[in-house]
Amino acid sequence: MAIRVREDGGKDMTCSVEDLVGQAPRHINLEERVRKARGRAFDLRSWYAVWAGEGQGEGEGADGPTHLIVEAEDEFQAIIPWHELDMASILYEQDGKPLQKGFPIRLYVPNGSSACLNVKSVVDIRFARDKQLGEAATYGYKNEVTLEQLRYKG
Ligand SMILES: Nc1nc2c(c(=O)[nH]1)N[C@H]1C(S)=C(S)[C@@H](COP(=O)(O)O)O[C@H]1N2
Ligand SMILES: [Mo]
Repeated sequence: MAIRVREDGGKDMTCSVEDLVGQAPRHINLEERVRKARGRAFDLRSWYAVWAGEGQGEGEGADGPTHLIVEAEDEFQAIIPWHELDMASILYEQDGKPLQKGFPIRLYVPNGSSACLNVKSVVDIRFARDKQLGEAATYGYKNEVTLEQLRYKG
């Protein structure tokens, strides 16, 4: 299963789950961050630091990403301000096996504004630099989100 990973003004590539898991420097049992969740996950922002390469840090600087945009196989999408992502994790394995639910990977946002942001079956990850996307997280099926975003921008 190919996962597209890209950054505004930067890289754009296709990765496998194994690539992402191999790059990520911090792995956890998801229940450490999400009550009642289980399985192996990696920390999103420290993985971003490795993926983006030298000088980017974990994206906390003024030139870092403003938002994470994830899109699922079913076109469910979430747009999440970077500051909500300090505990964000990517679940990739349960009971030593690929996910039965949420395959290939699932995003969890423990400090996020809504459990609706825990996007299943993520196939597209974009590190966005666009303040116009706003201060509030949004989610929904892609076309509906786009309408919301347009309304939000006024
Ligand atoms: N791909 C995808 N992920 C999704 C959704 C969806 O419709 N498609 N719904 C979201 C919403 S609105 C909620 S409340 C949670 C539900 O998670 P659950 O299926 O583990 O209960 O998943 C989120 N992730
Ligand atoms: Mo939801």
